[in-house]
Amino acid sequence: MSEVRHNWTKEEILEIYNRPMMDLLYDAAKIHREQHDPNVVQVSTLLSIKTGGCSEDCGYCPQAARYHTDVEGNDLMTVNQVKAQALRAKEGGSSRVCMGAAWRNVKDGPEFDQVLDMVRTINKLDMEVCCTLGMVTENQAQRLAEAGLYAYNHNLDSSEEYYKEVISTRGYQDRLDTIDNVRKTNVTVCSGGIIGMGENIEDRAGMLVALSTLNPQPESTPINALVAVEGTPLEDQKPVEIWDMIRMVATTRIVLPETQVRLSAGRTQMSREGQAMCFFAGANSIFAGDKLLTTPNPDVDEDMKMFKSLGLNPQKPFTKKVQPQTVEAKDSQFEALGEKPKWTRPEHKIDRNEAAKAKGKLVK
Ligand code: SAM
Ligand code: DTB
Ligand code: SF4
Repeated sequence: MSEVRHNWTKEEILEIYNRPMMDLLYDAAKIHREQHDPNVVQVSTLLSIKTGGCSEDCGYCPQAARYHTDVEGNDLMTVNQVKAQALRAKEGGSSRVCMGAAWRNVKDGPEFDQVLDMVRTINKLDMEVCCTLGMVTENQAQRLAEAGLYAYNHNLDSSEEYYKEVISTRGYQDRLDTIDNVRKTNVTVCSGGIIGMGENIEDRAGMLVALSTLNPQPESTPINALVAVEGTPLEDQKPVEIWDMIRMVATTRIVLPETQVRLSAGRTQMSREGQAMCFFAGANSIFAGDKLLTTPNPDVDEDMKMFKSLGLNPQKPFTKKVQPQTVEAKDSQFEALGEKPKWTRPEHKIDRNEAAKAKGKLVK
């Protein structure tokens, strides 16, 4: 059985990433089979509960208010809207709902209370609930845990060095601190990143060093291929080559043997054969639903046809960990602290972010 190591070096990871493809596939598939059922793939449905208008400058993100994209902002969804979507996802074979909000960080108040209600509601549908709401304090993570949250998604996105080339409104340490806050609760950690942002292979390895050093390692790791959205600073990036995706998935599988590795953004650019290679190389989760947060994703029916042709079965909820209990708001042990944490704002200059902000929307 492959051991979980927390001391991977960048050099070791680069050696794995650069192995001849057939050796890499074989090595990753072997570990995958030791740790997971290779014919079971988790299906997680994304739901954008609060879209657009975000204060951050993440160079990849169509929801950053300062860039000129086609994304229309929305207020926070109601609990009933979320419940209806979750039920639809469950009927479509999904075992997890991941709710995303275009926030820099969680703020105590009525909107967060509403999100806590959404968590309670979905957990009661016997689905795994995940949230991705930006930075959280330990108290906020505890309140999410109490409501029945199964996972919290907070991506490192790239290496610490390359992160500075993409985002200036927060620092890498803020991300690590949030993951730490989640770890203090019984909520599982979902953390991964994006390839295709112009980073080099050393940066991909650097991100995997950071993820593998976390102890425990994240329970799930999304590998996103950049969706280059018009108006964002990264709009001109070339689509990720399928071989890069396969190498990244396989390397992730080897350094994070127990983690669920998720094919995330970018699947519309991947053929069925390409995705099958990723599943062979150790991916065992997908984001399903016709939309990711704001950009297209393959049709659910197409995904189910792919599962059928590959003999894959959707993973049942709570196969990796028992269902958390939901505590009702009136019985909560934790009160809102109304903290104002000092998440950093490095605000260094990123030329392409400034250019995208200044450009304005091109008239088509
Ligand atoms: N606002 C919260 C945050 O940034 O943590 C949560 C939502 S944010 C949209 C979640 C993740 O989506 C990001 O960390 C990034 O990895 C991914 N993402 C956003 N835009 C993307 C794009 N254009 N292509 C690929 N992944 C993207
Ligand atoms: C993750 O790693 N990828 C998802 C989820 N976590 C929240 C989001 C992908 C977003 C892609 C761009 C969009 O649709 O806005
Ligand atoms: Fe905001 Fe998250 Fe998008 Fe960054 S990735 S701009 S924090 S929604």
